[in-house]
Formats: sequence, structure tokens, C-alpha cells
Amino acid sequence: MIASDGDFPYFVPDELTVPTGARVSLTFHHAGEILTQSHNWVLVKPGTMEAVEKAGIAAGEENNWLQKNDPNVLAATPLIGKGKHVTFEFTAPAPGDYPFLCTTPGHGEDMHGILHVTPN
Ligand SMILES: [Cu+2]
Repeated sequence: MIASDGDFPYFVPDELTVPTGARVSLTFHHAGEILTQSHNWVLVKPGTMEAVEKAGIAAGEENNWLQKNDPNVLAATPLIGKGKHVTFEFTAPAPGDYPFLCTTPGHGEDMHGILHVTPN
């Protein structure tokens, strides 16, 4: 379970740990009550957070603030509005530290974290 920090653009928690190869089921909750902006949760390859964010802004909101088939994106939820949940699954990648962020413009600067993938 991961959530936004109420109406603030932060993830709680901002660090997650999973074993490599695991099928991960994660529930993401937009805990805002006032904020009308949507959030998503996007897992990216190390070192590509800014590139994914820029490409997402160019792609626009109609594309979930994500470039279609962006090769740097490993997993992503749809955008969700305040009070909403989304549960999604992805397979944990090779061991390493992977950044995740919200690609709504202006959020990524604060709204990001790290997925630690451990060896089996
Ligand atoms: Cu956000």
C-alpha cells in the first residue's frame, strides 16, 4: 500500500522493498480531500526520472502524463483523483534501486521515492 500524503504531493512511504522476480500487487491511494489534481505512480529505470517527466509533459494529460511505450517506464498506474484507489500488478525487475514518481506536472520534484529490489 502506498498513498499520497493527504493533499500534499509526496508518497507515503517513499521507499518500498521487494525481491527480484516477485509478482508485486500494490494498491495506490490518493489520500487528498481538497486537491483536485490527479496522481499516478510510475516506476522507471535508474537515472531516467527527469526524462520520463519531460516526455510525459509533452504527451499531455490525455495520455496520463506519460509518453506511450516509453522504454524507461517499467510500470505505471492510471491517473487517479482524490479519494480513489487503484490496485495494479507488476513483476519486480533485476536487483537494484529504481526511482518512482508521479508524472503530473510539477509533482515529480517532491513526489518520488525508491523501490529497492533485493536479490533472491
Ligand atoms: Cu501527483
